[in-house]
Amino acid sequence: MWTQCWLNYNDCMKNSLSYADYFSVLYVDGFKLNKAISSAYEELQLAGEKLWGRSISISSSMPQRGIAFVKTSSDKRGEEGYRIYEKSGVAIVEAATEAAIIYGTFRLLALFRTDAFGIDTDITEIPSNPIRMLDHWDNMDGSIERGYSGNSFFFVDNNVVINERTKDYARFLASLGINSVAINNVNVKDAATDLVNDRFIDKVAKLTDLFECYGVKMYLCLNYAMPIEYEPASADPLDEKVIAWWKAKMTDIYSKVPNLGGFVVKADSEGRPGPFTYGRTQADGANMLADAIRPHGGKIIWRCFVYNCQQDWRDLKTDRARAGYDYFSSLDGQFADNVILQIKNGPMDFQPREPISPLFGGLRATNQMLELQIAQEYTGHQIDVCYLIPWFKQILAFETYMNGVDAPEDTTVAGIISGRARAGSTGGIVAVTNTGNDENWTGNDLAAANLYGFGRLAWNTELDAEDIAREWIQLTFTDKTDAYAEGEAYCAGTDKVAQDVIADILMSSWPAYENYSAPLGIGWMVKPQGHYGPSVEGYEYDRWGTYIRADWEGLGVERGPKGTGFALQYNSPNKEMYSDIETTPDELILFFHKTPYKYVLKSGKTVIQHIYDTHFEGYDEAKRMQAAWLSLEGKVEARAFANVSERFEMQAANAREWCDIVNSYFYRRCGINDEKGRTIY
Ligand code: GCW
Repeated sequence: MWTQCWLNYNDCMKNSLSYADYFSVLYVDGFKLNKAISSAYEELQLAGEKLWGRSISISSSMPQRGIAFVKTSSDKRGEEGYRIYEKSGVAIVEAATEAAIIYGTFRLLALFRTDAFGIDTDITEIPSNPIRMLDHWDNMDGSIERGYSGNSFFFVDNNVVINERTKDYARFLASLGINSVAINNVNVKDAATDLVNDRFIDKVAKLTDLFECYGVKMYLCLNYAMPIEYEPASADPLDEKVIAWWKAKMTDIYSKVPNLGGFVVKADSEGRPGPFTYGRTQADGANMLADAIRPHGGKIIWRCFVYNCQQDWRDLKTDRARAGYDYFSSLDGQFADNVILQIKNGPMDFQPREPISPLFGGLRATNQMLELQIAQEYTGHQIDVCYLIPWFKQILAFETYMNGVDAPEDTTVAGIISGRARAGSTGGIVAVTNTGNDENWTGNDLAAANLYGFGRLAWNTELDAEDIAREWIQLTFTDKTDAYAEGEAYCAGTDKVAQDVIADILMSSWPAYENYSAPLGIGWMVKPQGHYGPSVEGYEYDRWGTYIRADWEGLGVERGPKGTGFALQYNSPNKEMYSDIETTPDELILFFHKTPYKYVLKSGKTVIQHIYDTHFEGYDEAKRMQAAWLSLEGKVEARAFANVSERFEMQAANAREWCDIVNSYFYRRCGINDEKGRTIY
């Protein structure tokens, strides 16, 4: 079996009884009782049964007391927005589409469960982002690239699996208003190519239908090089035969899976073939597919993770951070309107901290999506706790100055991807997901806060990271345990002290991880390949373009005007700010500048003292968080308690390794003593 995460309808709330009466009848006005509407009804039945022991039947008219789904026009709230309100004893979810009704229904249940619904309730929700997506890096043999929570629940032994668990996953997505999911790895290998062939297409159609019943569009990752294996024997995007082949292919796919959202494509990246192979541009490749899919209403989500992964470490000129902008900025305005560029938050690769990709604000006439990673590839493998939502908030708030300093439009990253920055544009937000077939879905129980948090933030980028965490705690830790006396209506989720402890752990976790791993924006001091644990120079003499350039005097990559010039890819005044070491914010100084150990930061500390201090502090924080968690024994359900406790044990050991190895490495390099005289080896 598997857990229900935040849909743990096992609440132990004092006042919950007052909601029970809503769970008598459901009145459906203007919708047919099928697809997402019947899923929503089913969810109400499940919750009513489990929480209040009520069964809910269908009524043919507006009841005295109950719940109603009401169809309205899409003028006010768009296709996906909804209104939740109470009218004389009836809890009403009002929306234009079935998808919006199911998102609204889950929200209504969350309001009940957090005791936030009343006779005055009148809430209108309109999603911030057109596309709110999760990308799976699941392979068809069942493994997951960068997966830290078991194997795939979509694929086993080169086959597609559809079962109760798939449905529960769709429920999780709907409960957050996630409206898109790509189920297979962007590295499309082996059997995965056949997802669009007869071998698997029926199952793809079934899965797509299942997701549709939860308001979620399913996407696939596409093997760009596929036609090489067929009659065209080429993947040249300007070759007539290739063009005709894709047109026919798309027609075939959509005749069998008419509701498929479209395709995500990783081309010319890390060994994946692409248009460069034929001397064509990224726009040539994306537009060719976009043309082929256009008659069927699909989208092409084209990734910008294109860089040279065969760099010579001796080459000090080439800078991987520059690659995205160098390849894509000159193509601005050339992409078809059903293409969306998917851009990783940073110019490198999901480090604990990076500057924002200068493509945001560099592209002014192109649809863009922000790609984040909740799979904790570089942030602790879901062994270490690392609640990423505070980091994502900073990314979204970054001001790109796309239209200059005084422009009235919202040109933050959030403004660009939502479409607010440019009339007629579309976009969205996507995370590489952290789920697998582990009993608790996310490896570490606390990592589910990232899945929940990402979904909530994708829906409403204005939400506060700690509010999201607290809501997640309330909805998740709803099992009554021995710590609470019989008849007492408490569990960890409702116990203020327990809630504070968990919220504090989550909110402290990303700063702690950053402290013990990667100070001042340096990144990449991880063990190669696996990316868990320290190896300061693990990537230094390798081909990946990921160097720290430490010597006896200092460390960091010079990316200002006298270095690789990466800082110049930003709009003013960010360009000037990052070009000058004196104005570069401390937390990114080593990303942008080769900096002496003795350089004094804005904090007043030297770089080397900052390295020592943050590593000791990070390790202390890991131990403090561990002790805080252990104080919850008996208050949190035994399984979750054991799961997180065991992981904290490993996290403390990991933090210690990071602290001692990084500090010793730099001490041995520069010979400068720690001012506080702590043990460095
Ligand atoms: O960070 C790198 C990962 C690869 C991944 C790639 C990408 C799916 O280490 O495992 O491949 O990013 O985003 O395409």
